[in-house]
Amino acid sequence: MKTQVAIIGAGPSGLLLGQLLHNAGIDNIIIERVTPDHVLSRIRAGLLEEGFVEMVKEAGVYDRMGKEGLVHDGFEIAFDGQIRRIDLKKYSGGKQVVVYGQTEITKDLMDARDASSAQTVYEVSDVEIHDPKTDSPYVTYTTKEGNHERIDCDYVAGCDGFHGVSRKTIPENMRTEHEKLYNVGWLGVLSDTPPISDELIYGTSDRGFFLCSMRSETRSRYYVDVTMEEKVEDWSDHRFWEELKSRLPESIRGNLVTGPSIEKSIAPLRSFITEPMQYGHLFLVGDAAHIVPPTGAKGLNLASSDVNYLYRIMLKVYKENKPEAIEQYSKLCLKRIWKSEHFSWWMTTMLHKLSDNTFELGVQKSELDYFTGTETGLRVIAENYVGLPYDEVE
Ligand code: FAS
Ligand code: PHB
Repeated sequence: MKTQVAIIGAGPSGLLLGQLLHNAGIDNIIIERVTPDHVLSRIRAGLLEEGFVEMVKEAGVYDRMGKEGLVHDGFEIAFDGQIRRIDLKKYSGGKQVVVYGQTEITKDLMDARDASSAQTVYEVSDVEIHDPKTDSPYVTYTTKEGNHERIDCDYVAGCDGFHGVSRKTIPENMRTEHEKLYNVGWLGVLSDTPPISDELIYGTSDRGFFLCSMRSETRSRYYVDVTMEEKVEDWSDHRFWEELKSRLPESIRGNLVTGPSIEKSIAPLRSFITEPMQYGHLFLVGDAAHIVPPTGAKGLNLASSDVNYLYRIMLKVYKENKPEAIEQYSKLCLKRIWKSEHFSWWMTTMLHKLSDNTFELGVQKSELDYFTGTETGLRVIAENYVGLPYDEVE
C-alpha cells in the first residue's frame, strides 16, 4: 500500500490527526494493535482545554461534544478544612474547559473515520518502522489473518502511546528520556451516580488526595491516591466509597451519592518526556513522547497539542510545498510540553503527600494558601489549567 502519512495507533492522537489530514485531502492510513472496542474500553481523561475543542471543531467532529459536553468556568480545591474556587473564566481572560470523556471523543472520531473513505486496519501485530531517516520510509505489519503487509509513505506519525513501537525506533543514543516517578497511583471509579458538585473538586486531606469529577450530569468519576503496592482487586466498591468519604471535607460529605462502579482501575503517576520528538520523517505524537500525572488534566490535551503542530506542518508540506517545515516540529511541541509537564508536576506536588518531611508539608500548605488565595496565584493556576496558547507554525 502507498499513502502520504502512515499513522500508528488509533487512540485520540491518531484518530484526530487522521481526520484532520483526511479533511485536508492528505492521504493517510491508520494501523492499530487492538480492536475498536478495546480502544473504547479504556476509561481515561475527561477534561478538555479550549485548544483541544477547537481542533475537534476543525476536524468536523464537534456535534455531539457541543450537545453533551459540559462547559465549566471553574473548579475547586479543598485543603486544610476549606474549599476555594478557582474562577477559570475570570482569571484566564474568559476561557473555559469542557468535560467530555476521552471515550466519547474517541468514539466520535471513529464514527467520522468509518464514514470517510480513509483506511484503518485494526488488530495488527509486528509493526516495524523502516528507513525513517530517508524520504521514503515504510511500515510493515502483520494482519490478524497473518498476512504480512507494507505501507510505503512520505511520513510516519507515531501515535502509539507510551508502550508503542515509535519511540523505540529512534536509536537510544539519539534520544534523551527524562522521567520522574511519584510512587503513588490514582485509584479511579466510574459510576452512574450524580456528581457531588457541578464543578470538579480536587482535594488533599490527612488521608490523602481525592478528585471528584464527572462525565455527565448522571455519571461521576472519582479518584483517591494509593501507594503502588495497592491492587485494584483489593478495593471493593464499599471500601472505595468509605475511603473517599473519609477524605472529603465535612461540609460536602453528605452530598456524595454512591453506587456500583462500572469501571475501577489504578493508574500510576509518572512524568516523562523524550527529546527530540522527531527522527527524520518519523514524528512522535502524544503519549508516545510524553506522559504527565493526571493532576493537571493535561495528558489528552497534550496529545491534541502535538496533533495541532504536526497537522499544520503537513499543510505547509503538501499545500505550500514547504518540506523544510518539518524541522520545527519537535521544538514547537517541546516548548509547550515542558510548561504543561511543569504544571502537572506542580499540581501533583501541591496536592499529594509525597514525603513525611515536615518542612515540605509546610511549604505545600503555604503554596496552596498563596496560589488559591491571591489574584496572582489564581491567574497562574487558571492560565495553565485552561491550556497555554498554541504557537504559530512558520
Ligand atoms: P493512547 O495510548 O491513548 O493510544 C495509543 C494507541 O496506539 C492505542 O490504541 C494502542 O493500542 C496503540 N498501539 C500501541 N502500540 C502499537 C503498535 N505497536 N502498533 C499499532 N498500534 C499500537 N489524561 C488526562 O488528561 N486525564 C486523565 O485522567 C487521564 N487518565 C489516564 C489513565 C490511564 C490508565 C492512562 C494510561 C492514561 C491517562 N491519561 C489521562 C492520559 C491519556 O488520556 C493519554 O494522554 C491519551 O490516551 C493519549 O492519547 P494517545 O497519544 O492517542 O495515546
Ligand atoms: C477525569 O475526569 O477523569 C479527570 C479530570 C481532571 C483531572 C484528571 C482526571 O485532572
